[in-house]
Amino acid sequence: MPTALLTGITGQDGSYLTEQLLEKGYTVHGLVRRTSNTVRSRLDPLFHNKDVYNKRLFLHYADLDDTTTIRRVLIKTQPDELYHLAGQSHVGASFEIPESTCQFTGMGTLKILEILRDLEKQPRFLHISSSEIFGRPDESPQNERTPMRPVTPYGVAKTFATQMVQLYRESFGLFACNAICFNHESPRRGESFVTRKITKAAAEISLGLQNEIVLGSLDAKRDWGSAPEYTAAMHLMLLQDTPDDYVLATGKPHSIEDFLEAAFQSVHLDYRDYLRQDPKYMRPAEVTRLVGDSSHAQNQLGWSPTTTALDLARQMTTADVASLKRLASSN
Ligand code: NDP
Ligand code: GDR
Repeated sequence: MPTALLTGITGQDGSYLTEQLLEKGYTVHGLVRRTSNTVRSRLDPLFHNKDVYNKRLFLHYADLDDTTTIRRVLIKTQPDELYHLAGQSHVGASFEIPESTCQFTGMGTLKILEILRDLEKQPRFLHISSSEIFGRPDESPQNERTPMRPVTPYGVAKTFATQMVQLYRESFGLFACNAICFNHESPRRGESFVTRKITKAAAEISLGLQNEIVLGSLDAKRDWGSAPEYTAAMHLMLLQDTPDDYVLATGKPHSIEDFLEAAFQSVHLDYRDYLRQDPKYMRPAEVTRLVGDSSHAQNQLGWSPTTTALDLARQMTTADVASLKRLASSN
């Protein structure tokens, strides 16, 4: 059966992709970085599955600048597919830590491409790019041919990585793809991203655990889709005859207020009674409206997004209410 190696396996996308690949019979290896906290909650159900952990799912330590270690793991595991998902994923934080964002997201990707170039058996390679590469686009919706004009350190780092993937594909013949992903969410979304911050607050307020939600700018519109639907498309990209770049998006922009309204309504609350805005969460530059055209992925991969932003708001709030209730009953 085929073997896959993932960077970023502990993240939202890494956890869904791992489950999907294991279900298809893959052996999955994941790179994790050494931290003082060894809790990897998104992978917990897999760790507790005795037929899977250390049988078909294996973890290896490597930070994204551990080039020698990454090369060693690649040689040892001989993957057929390499999914590069790791990176500093918070756009707002990239203004505070631009150097490490560029080091890991930009240079980290180049270092992996350089390792692949020298390997005898080269795995098919997928890099997660981002709608942040478009920054303030001239055209809407954005597709694979829309010029990259990033306006955040995160977007600049992803642009560098995206263009390097294209360069290694064209100049060195690597089977290398960019999944140009618009925002995708799930109950496993990190708690500092706006969607999860909203659904967790709606759940907490509905259970009387807090009485306000504090956000930054509400001006932006985003094209929010479902994380497991997007990771399924990433796998399809590596099954094609030729490597290419694909936009993954729903094509439907929503405002942060739309998302707030749907999340709070699902627990019978009006967000206006609880919202406070704080400049601390506002960014030096804001990407105000992103909406993607995923027709290339739909035509070539036979993929289509089905979950809407408002479905996500309701599903994520319900999941947060359930998890808070579980926590309360276990204490
Ligand atoms: P998460 O923040 O949930 O996960 C990020 C992953 O990268 C974690 O496994 C994290 O490890 C790992 N990581 C971060 N820095 C390093 C490092 N220096 N060395 C090794 N591992 C590192 O992000 P998502 O799952 O949501 O996103 C996955 C990727 O997709 C990211 O690159 C993100 O930028 C990109 N992306 C995400 C989109 C989205 O809407 N979710 C849209 C477009 C692109 P740890 O658990 O130790 O922190
Ligand atoms: P984004 O997602 O920057 O699009 O990056 P995020 O959820 O962080 O922000 C979306 C919009 O909400 C506004 N906002 C807030 N954002 C956060 N995080 N916290 C707040 O309190 C808040 N208040 C308002 C933001 O300013 C922004 O306009 C995500 C990440 O997953 C990236 O890794 C990925 O590449 C892009 O999506 C596509």
